[in-house]
Amino acid sequence: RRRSSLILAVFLIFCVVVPLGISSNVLWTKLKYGPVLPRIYSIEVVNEFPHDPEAFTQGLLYAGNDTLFESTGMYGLSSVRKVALQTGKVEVLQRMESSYFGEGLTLVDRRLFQVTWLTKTGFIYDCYNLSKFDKFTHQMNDGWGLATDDKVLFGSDGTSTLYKIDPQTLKVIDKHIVKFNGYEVHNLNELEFVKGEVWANVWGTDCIARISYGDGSVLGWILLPTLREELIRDGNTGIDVLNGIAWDSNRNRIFVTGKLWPKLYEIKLHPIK
Ligand code: DDQ
Ligand code: CA
Repeated sequence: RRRSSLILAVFLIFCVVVPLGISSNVLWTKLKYGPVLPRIYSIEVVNEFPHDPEAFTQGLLYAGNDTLFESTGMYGLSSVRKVALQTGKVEVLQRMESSYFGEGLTLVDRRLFQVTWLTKTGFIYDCYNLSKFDKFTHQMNDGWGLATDDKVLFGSDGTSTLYKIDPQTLKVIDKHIVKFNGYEVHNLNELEFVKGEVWANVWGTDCIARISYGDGSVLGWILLPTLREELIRDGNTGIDVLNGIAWDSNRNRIFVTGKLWPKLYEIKLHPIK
């Protein structure tokens, strides 16, 4: 009898007390520190603006005063442009040589940095008249996205690597593999620095990853399939993928558009419970 109650005690400890203790511990940690998993956000469109349907948008940023800067791709159609938010009107246009395919764009002080597809070449323009300041070679595998926190440049090259680049030397100063729950996220494209995070369009998807640039972990996903679906339903069958995020840090407005999209949207995020 003694032996069987010992066996029962051991059974109870390992099969009931320990699992209960572990699960309540996990529960307590969750209650104390919040959910461990990345958050998922749906979007609400709060404003729609016209967007040049011939702009193969590859870089987008907000520069204050209802003004956007945009970089467009395609050989022979690539450009850098200053665009009025409200009307979508192109106010200043700088065409690129037809051997270049425009990609990511970002603004530090008055200098616009742009990278190009499949060449390691980047350009620097004066943001007032878009005259070309300079040409540079970057150290990423390719030129896809660019953004800035006003100190360093963030860059993407279509892989899962997020780069930090020195805007003075144009050299890579740090890099991280972007991971979601331990899985690499490839095809990082257009970038934006938003409230201390780096946001990235994932090429070929209707998703934006919210990335912690400290370690490359994905903090959350923004799901935007409704934008492209609605445009197609409205007869815009020739549009390409979602691409282009811009952030107005003063008024906390988020803008998104896509390649050959006739519209640019101001959106708000809603966490999906
Ligand atoms: N990228 O934006 C994903 C970096 C590049 C998109 C390229 C789209 C294909 C355009 C067709 C090129 C014709 C030579
Ligand atoms: Ca951007």
